[in-house]
Amino acid sequence: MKKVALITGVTGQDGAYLSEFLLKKKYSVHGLKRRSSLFNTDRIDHLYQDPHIEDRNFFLHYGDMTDSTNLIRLIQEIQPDEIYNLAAMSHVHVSFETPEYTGNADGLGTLRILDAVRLLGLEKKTRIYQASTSELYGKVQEVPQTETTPFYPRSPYAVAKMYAYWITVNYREAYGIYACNGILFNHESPLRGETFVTRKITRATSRIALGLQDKLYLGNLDAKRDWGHAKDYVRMMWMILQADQAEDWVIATGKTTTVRDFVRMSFEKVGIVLEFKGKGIDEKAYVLKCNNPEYQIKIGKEVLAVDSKYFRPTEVELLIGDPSKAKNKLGWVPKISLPELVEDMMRSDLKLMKKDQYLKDGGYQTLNYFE
Ligand code: NDP
Ligand code: GDR
Repeated sequence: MKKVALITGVTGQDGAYLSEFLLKKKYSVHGLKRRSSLFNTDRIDHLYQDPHIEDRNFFLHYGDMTDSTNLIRLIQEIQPDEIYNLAAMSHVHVSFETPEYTGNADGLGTLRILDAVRLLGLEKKTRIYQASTSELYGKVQEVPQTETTPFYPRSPYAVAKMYAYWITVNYREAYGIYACNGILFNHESPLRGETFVTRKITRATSRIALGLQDKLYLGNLDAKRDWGHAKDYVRMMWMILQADQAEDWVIATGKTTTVRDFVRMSFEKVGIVLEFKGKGIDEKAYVLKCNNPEYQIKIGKEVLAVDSKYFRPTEVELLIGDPSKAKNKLGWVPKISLPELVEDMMRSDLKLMKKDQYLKDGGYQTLNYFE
C-alpha cells in the first residue's frame, strides 16, 4: 500500500522539495494550496499531473489554514498517514505588519490540523510534523541552542509559532497523537522566497554584476544565522516521522555566519571582491576588485547601503543550533555546506537574471521589486 501524505504549504520552498522527496519514495502526495489571483504553483509545476490521467500520485486541493471546515473535510477525504504542516505566514518582518493574521494562520492553524485529526478519530493512524523554528529562541539565552534551551520569541511570527509548538506537544501528551516539532534553523535554496535575506542578496548580486541593478539595500548586517540547504532539511522532516517515538528535534548545521559575510560570499562567486566601510546605518560596501572580465563593473562603485526600513522592531541577533540529537539518534547530518549553498543559489539566480537581461534588452518588463 502506498503511503499517503498531506502537505500544507505545498507551494512554498519546503513544500516543493518535500513533495519531490516523498514522490521519489513512492508516496501519494496531497498538497494544500491557497486560491490566488495569479498562479502560485511555480515551484511545483514540474510535479503537476493532469487531473484527467489515471494513476496520479500528486494532488492539489484548495484550502486555507484559517478555515477549519476545509481542513477537516480534506483530512477526512485524504485519510493521510502523515501530515506535514508547513503552511505559514513565514516572514518575520511582515508579521509585525500582520500580527493577528499571523497568529491565526501560524498558531491557530496548527491547532486546527491537530484537532481535525482528533475529531476524525485518526489519532492512531496519522502522524503530524509541525514546522517549528529557531525563531522560538529569539533573544539569546544559550549558545548553541538545543532542544532544552528556553524560548524567548521576539516577533508576532515567533510568538504564533510558540503556540503551535506547545499545542503540538499538548496534543501528543493529551491524546497520544504521534506529533513532532522539527525546530528548524534557517534553510535556503534557489527556491527561497525573494524577500528573505539570502535570496535578496543572491538576486541582487547577480543583477548588479549584470548591470541590471545599481545597489542593494539591507538592514542589520550583523545578524548571525545558522544557514543550511532546504534539501537537507526536508529529508529530516520525513526521518522525524519515521522514528520509533514522537519527539522534538533541532535541525541545524552548528555553524553561524553574519549577513555581511553572506553578501561577501555571494559577490565572490561572481569574482567581485567587496570592501566594507563605516558602521551601523552608515555602513556601505564598495567594489575593491573584479576578477571576471565578463562584468563591466567599476572599481570603487558603491554596491551596498543600509536602510533602516529593513530593521525589525525587535531583532534576533544570533542563532546557532546544536543538531547532536538528530545526528546521534537518527543519523542525520547536513550534506550541503554553506559555500555550496551560496554556489547553488548564485548559479540559479545568475541564470534567471540573464533571462531578465534578455527580456529587458527586448523591451519587455521584468520583475522590479526588491523589498
Ligand atoms: P514559504 O514562505 O516558502 O512557504 C509558506 C507556504 O505556506 C506557502 O505555500 C504559502 O502559500 C503557504 N501559506 C501561507 N499562509 C497560508 C494560509 N493561510 N493557508 C494555507 N497556506 C498558507 O516557507 P518555507 O517553505 O520556507 O517554510 C515552511 C515552513 O517552515 C513555514 O511554516 C515556516 O514558518 C517554517 N520554517 C521555515 C524555515 C526556513 O528557514 N525556511 C525555518 C524554520 C521554520 P502561498 O505560496 O500561496 O503563499
Ligand atoms: P529570518 O530570515 O527572519 O531569520 O526568518 P530573513 O532572511 O528574513 O532574515 C535573516 C536576518 O537577516 C537580517 N536582514 C534582512 N532580512 C531581510 N528579510 N531583508 C533585509 O533586507 C535584511 N537585512 C538584514 C534580518 O534582520 C535577520 O536578522 C527565516 C524565515 O524563514 C522564518 O520563517 C524561519 O522560521 C526562520 O528563518 C528560521
